[in-house]
Amino acid sequence: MSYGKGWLAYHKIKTEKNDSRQISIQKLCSFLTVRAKGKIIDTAVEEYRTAAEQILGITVTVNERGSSVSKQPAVPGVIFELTEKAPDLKKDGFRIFFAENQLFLSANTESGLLYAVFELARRMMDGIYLPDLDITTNPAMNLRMINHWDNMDGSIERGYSGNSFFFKEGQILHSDRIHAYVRLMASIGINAIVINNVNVHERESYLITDKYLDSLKKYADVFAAYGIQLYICVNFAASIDIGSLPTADPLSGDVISWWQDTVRHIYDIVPELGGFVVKADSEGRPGPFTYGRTQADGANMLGRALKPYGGLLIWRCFVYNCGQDWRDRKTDRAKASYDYFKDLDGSFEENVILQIKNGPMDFQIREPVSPLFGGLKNTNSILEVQIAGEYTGQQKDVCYLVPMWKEILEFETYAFSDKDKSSTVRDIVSGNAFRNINCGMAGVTNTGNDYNWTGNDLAAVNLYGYGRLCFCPDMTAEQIAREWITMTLSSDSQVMNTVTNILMHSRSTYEKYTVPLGIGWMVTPHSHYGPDVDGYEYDKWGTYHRADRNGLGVDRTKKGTGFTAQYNEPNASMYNNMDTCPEELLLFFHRVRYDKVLKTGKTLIQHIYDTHFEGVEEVKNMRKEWAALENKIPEDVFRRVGERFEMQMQNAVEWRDRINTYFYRMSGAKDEKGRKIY
Ligand code: GCW
Repeated sequence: MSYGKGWLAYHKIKTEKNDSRQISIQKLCSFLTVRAKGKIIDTAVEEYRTAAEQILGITVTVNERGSSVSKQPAVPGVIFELTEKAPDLKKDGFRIFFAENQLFLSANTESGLLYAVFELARRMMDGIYLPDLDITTNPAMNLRMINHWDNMDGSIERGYSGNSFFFKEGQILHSDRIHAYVRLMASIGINAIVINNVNVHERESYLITDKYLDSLKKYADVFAAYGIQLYICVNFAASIDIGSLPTADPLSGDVISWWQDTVRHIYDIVPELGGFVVKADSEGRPGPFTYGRTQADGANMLGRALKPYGGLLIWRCFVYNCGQDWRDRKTDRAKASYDYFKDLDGSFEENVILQIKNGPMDFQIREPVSPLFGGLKNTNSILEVQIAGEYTGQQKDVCYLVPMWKEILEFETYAFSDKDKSSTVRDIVSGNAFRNINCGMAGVTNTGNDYNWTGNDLAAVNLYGYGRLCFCPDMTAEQIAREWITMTLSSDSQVMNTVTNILMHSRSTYEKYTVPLGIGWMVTPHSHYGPDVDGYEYDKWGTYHRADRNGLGVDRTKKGTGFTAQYNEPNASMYNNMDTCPEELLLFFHRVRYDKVLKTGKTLIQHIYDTHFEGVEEVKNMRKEWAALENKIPEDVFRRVGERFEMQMQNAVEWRDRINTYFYRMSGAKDEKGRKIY
């Protein structure tokens, strides 16, 4: 199957505007001196060559290579150097600056140099005068991880862009596409990739056996050349399912030795492996609870087995009761993670990291931040977000997620008693708040073997933006969008403005025509695309809206389920009080009457009607704006995205009519504007 180059489809730019400047960019960039050695350096040289050839139309001559090259070349050129004496550089950070007729790319790790090359390529695409560059960039997060939910049969759980490019019919695939993919990931700063689904089924349990280890080693090598570590998800009960033990009790001596032996063998063959990711005691997956053990008992046992090899153990906090009785109003799924993990704070091994979904529920279009951020203070944590928009349009509806992730990162958790000390989610996952090294972000990816990787071409901005955000969370969502548009589509001003505009409004539009004010779900069961208001209302998943003829919403205050108390003050009180609760989260935290007047002066029911009508109008406008780009962007992209807008249109209309009709019938309240409700 063929594939596109995504944001690495460099094209030749016009450099005339630089012609009058002192130094010819073409000449400067033709001459490369490499004062460093290593596998990733070789990659950096190749990537530099590709970028310079394709963007500037030149051939690069590599002057000298090796760690001892120190003489300054007589002609202008580019120098790659590994340096230890740059105090403002952190691990994998880089500097690009111009001095003595040389453009320096300087870093203290090989990966840092590779990132500098990709940064330079972005600047070249921007058409700027390179000698003006003076940038120092350090990655904000140490772990910049991608999670694939790929299964070995080739399917992808919550995948909306074709099948897996890693697996097919139980085999591990080795194709050019893997290399192309790894380039894309390294170019946005990703340094860890988990290739298989957190739901480790029977076949995937064998990934840690000789059946697959040689193949994994090949992946590990391809990844390592781009500074990326390979991770795999393992089955907590592997000692039973593939070993011959009767138990997976993490405190059993036999289980401990089984894992020690298994991990030793894995590292003999794949020494580059980054570690394991585990989903335990969640949605049918086995875990330590079966043996009356804690989540820490389970995680630490595996962590200790990985420790001698420098491996990390990443343990997901997505643990909740998925067999709830809908009649039960006391149990609150939102409370589960905190209840299971908060008291374990400080009891995890140093190489164990907790992976926490951004919200307490599950990747909805609007949720508060998980109270585990700010709840855990002595535990490494990773923020998990979902790039694949399971509940946010599934790469049919356009929904730019970077603005949402930025809100999450900037959320102040008030973890310190000194309330002036900053403890935003960003502070926590970048390791600054509590001085943890093993922190970062994990994004559930939206890729598959579709030609354009992400189904909707516009959905690639979420993948791109995810990586850029982990590296540079200071960038605004709009800057990231513009950069991606330049790299992928065009820097033509009409294209730039139209696409930026579409992307920047897309989340709010999606939210308008789907679920109101943070209540979540109301989706078609299983597929999770399209509306079904009561689809999960009488089900076991703990995801209820509780609508009746008077109102809707879940009372999560102290008088209700008590979830608000999991936050530090002043957040706990802010959410607990209906008047101070941010309105976009009103129905998440409170049960609200339809006639309640909101800050806009509208009643809740009128707000529901209005936003749903508006949402559909906004989709119509986006579709129209897109149609005006014909002949301005590649024809195939224009066509594919156009088709997606048709799907989005249908989806938005269906949501509008189902939601409005449902609440009209429930409440009996007429639409003030007398529009058509069924
Ligand atoms: O959102 C739910 C998804 C499941 C997923 C689970 C998880 C991989 O519907 O498909 O399983 O979350 O995050 O583990």
